[in-house]
Amino acid sequence: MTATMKETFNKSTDGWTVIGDVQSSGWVAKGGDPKGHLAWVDAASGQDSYFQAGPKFLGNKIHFYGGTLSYDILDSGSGYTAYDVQIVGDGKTLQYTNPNDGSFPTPNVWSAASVLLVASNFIDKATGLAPTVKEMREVLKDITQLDIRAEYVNGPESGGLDNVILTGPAASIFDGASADGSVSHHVGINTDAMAFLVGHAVL
Ligand SMILES: [Ca+2]
Ligand SMILES: [Ca+2]
Repeated sequence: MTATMKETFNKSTDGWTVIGDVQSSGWVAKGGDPKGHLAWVDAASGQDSYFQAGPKFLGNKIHFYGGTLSYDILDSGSGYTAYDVQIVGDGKTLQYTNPNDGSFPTPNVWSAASVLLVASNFIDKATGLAPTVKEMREVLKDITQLDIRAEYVNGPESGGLDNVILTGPAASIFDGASADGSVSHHVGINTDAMAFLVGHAVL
C-alpha cells in the first residue's frame, strides 16, 4: 500500500495561499483539472510568486521520502527559470528546479509536473549543494513551509494550481532500494510486505 495525500481544490483553497507580487488570488469553483482550483493574477511588479501549502501538507511527511510531489499548473505563458518547489523545515530551505523550466508549462493548458523527493534532486539554499539524505529526511520530518512555483512569465500573467499529490515510495519496506540509495527506517510496516517476508523466510 502506498501512502498518498491529495489536494483537489474542489471545495475551497483548503488553506493554500499565493505569495509574492499578487494582484489577486483565490478559489475558483470551475476551470480546474477538473472542478475547483486555486487561481491567481500577477501584479508583475518584480517578485516571483509561489503557491503556499495549507496545513495538511505541513508537519511530519517523512514517509514521503523517496516518493513524489506532483501537481498541475495552468498559466498564460512560460519562459524563464526559477526554483519550482521549496521545502522549509529543521532550519533548512531546500529547493528543486525543473531542468526543462523554460518550456514548462504549456501555455493555457493544464500541465503536469512531478518531483522525486530524494536528496540528490534538491539544493540547500544556504550552501547551493544537495542536502544529505539524513538532512532531507529531517526537513521532511517537520515541514513548516511548502511552496510551488506560480510564476512562469517575465511580465503579466495569470494562472492556477490543481491536484497537488504526495505519493509515498512504492514499497516502503524495501526502501534500501530507493532512487538515491538511501536506507530509511519506517515504523509502519506494511502487513502485506510482512507476510511476504515471512512467506519467504528472510526474517
Ligand atoms: Ca480540482
Ligand atoms: Ca510574471
